[in-house]
Amino acid sequence: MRLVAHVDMDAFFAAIEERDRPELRGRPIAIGADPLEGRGRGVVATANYAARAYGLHSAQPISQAWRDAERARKQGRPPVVFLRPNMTKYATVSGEIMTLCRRYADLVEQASIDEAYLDLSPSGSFEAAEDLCRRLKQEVRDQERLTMSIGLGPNKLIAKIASGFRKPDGLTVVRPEEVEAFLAPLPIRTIPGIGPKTETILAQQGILRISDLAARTKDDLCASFGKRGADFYERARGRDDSPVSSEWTPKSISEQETFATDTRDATYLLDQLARMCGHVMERVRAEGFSQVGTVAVTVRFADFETSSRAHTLDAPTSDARLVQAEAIKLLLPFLDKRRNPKGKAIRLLGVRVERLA
Ligand code: TTP
Ligand code: MG
Repeated sequence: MRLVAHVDMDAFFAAIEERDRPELRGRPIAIGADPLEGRGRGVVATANYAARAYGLHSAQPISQAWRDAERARKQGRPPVVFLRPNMTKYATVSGEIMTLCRRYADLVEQASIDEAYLDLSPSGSFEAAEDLCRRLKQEVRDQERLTMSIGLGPNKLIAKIASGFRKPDGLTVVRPEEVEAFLAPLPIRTIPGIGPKTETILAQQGILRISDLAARTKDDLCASFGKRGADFYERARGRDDSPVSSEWTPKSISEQETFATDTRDATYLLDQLARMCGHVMERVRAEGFSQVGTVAVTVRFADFETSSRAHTLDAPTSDARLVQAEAIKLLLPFLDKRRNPKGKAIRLLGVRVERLA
């Protein structure tokens, strides 16, 4: 029998700040770009649950978050505390959480900074696996003073959906015979891989819940969505045979910055790039990795046109200077005619490293 757990920390960055700064406890918090009293650019990385009640959320423009926060403040509700992220600290905590997870399973696949899949099949039963999940949650609470939510199911797909089912501090167990009833009422967006665009198309066909999706034939779905249709057909039934794999980490580490004003200043951009490469490599080490295989740079121009260039190194490296040199090579074409023939100013710069080992 396969037993897979998916763990996901609750309001991760915000929970760490709340833990470390007692004066913030219980207050609404948003971590992200500087709101600059509503004139700020960039986005919210995360908001704690108190701030989510005001409408704040991950990836929301910081200016909009500020307006939501102001509206709440004017209604006499507690004001939102806006904080800049401390990525090195979050990376260190992430590394510690992953170490705790590895005490409960031989096979752990880290899926993001605060998420992992654990293969608990060797425990032999749902009861034994559930007990391990409870102990892991307790250990995270004792050692880190943070809460995590866990989903336990017969595969990665069900585990992932279950971990998001009851948050924060949830533990949701879905046995094979419960899969169909568990999925049926959930909105189709709950299925990983169904984003806002696909959701709209499916909604136009009257498909709103997973039960609606499961009622369609495979041919029907393939006619509308091609190869992805066959995938949807399987997922609507809760089927997923992808393995929990620790050899390969799908994770990447990135940093990006929206500048206060759009810029063409090459010296400034190269300085910012160097600073971001330094931070990213610091986080690579803090999370317990030593080498990176791929470097990527993203540029967003003033008109919001966004492009990325990536390069996979001949051999993985732990040398931060080499990563920086690669990033510079990737950026330069955006500063001249090669990738920027109209000489547009740059709004945002990002660096990402992948193939972490
Ligand atoms: P999530 O697990 O998606 O969110 P969360 O842990 O803050 O909240 P939840 O309780 O719903 O799990 O992401 C983990 C961290 O990754 C989050 O704390 C901040 C960061 N993050 C971003 O920086 N940008 C994003 O768009 C998202 C979704 C997350
Ligand atoms: Mg989380």
